[in-house]
Amino acid sequence: MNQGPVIALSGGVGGAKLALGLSRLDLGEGLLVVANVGDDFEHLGLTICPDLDTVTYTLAGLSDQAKGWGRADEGWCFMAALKQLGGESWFNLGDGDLALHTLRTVALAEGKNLTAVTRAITRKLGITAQIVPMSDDPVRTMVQTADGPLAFQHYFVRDRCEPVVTGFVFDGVAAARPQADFMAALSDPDLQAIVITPSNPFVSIDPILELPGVRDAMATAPAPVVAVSPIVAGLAIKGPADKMMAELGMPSTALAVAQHYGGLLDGFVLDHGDGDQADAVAALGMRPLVTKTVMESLQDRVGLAREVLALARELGG
Ligand code: FO1
Repeated sequence: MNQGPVIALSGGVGGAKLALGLSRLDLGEGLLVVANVGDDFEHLGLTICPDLDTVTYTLAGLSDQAKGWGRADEGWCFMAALKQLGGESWFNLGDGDLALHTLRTVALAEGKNLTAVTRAITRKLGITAQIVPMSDDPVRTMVQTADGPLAFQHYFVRDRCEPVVTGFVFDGVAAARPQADFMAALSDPDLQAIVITPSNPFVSIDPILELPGVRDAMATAPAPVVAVSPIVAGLAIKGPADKMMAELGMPSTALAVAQHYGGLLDGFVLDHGDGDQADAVAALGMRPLVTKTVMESLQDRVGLAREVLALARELGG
């Protein structure tokens, strides 16, 4: 298999599943997972980076697959004591997870950037793939609602995605520089594929695409861009993507996701349940691939990853 690098843009749990599948395809360090940082926030004096952590825990085999975030086999002594002492307890921090947030916060305070901190953690956890933040500059997703703007974690966790969304603002994105290895890989002549994983298009992928220069670099990259639909038969596998689409006045369909990414895509992967939308996707000028996109097992994750790269090779050949 062409050993050129593969770039995967990822947010939370859906993206991490496909990133895990890709990491099993013997790409070695050639796999570059670019994680959204728009979900990041300061909480109890800690810098919390949920999408970086979900991908890191998933590739390290430490993730709590039921919750879709944090570590498996967690202890909750910290949370119990926090509640007893009257601290903010709407955001759950497991005892093991707390170690990561603490070490990252200390390292950042010492002047290390998020790329360096993430590299140290992923190497310590034995992860071969490269995991990088989309930027080392601060970008924070603000969810616009009928009652005013909400910080992402307030919307997602504290308010349980209940507010009706009217739009999103990525504070800081215009001044943020895309992460250096990410931009370098986008112009690597051996680049095999740019994979948009089945993460939330609005709050996980768009923050990455809105970074200055990223869309242009993807459009001129020497490799095809292939996205996997996060919507199957009108529903998001996990998370609020379908609810957001309805509130934004879009049909919550795979086709609507393909339209949202538009001309950026060379290929689009839909689930068998949405095969009837393949012709409309093709009419957008991208190659549809209809297959099983719901990833329950590790085999599903690896199989989908293999199909995505095969489609990219076909498109790039
Ligand atoms: N999601 C929740 O729904 N409830 C939580 O208490 C929660 C805590 C949490 C702690 C660390 C972390 O890395 C992620 C956490 N998440 C929690 C998920 C987080 O809100 C992410 O932003 C989502 O996974 C969306 O990307």
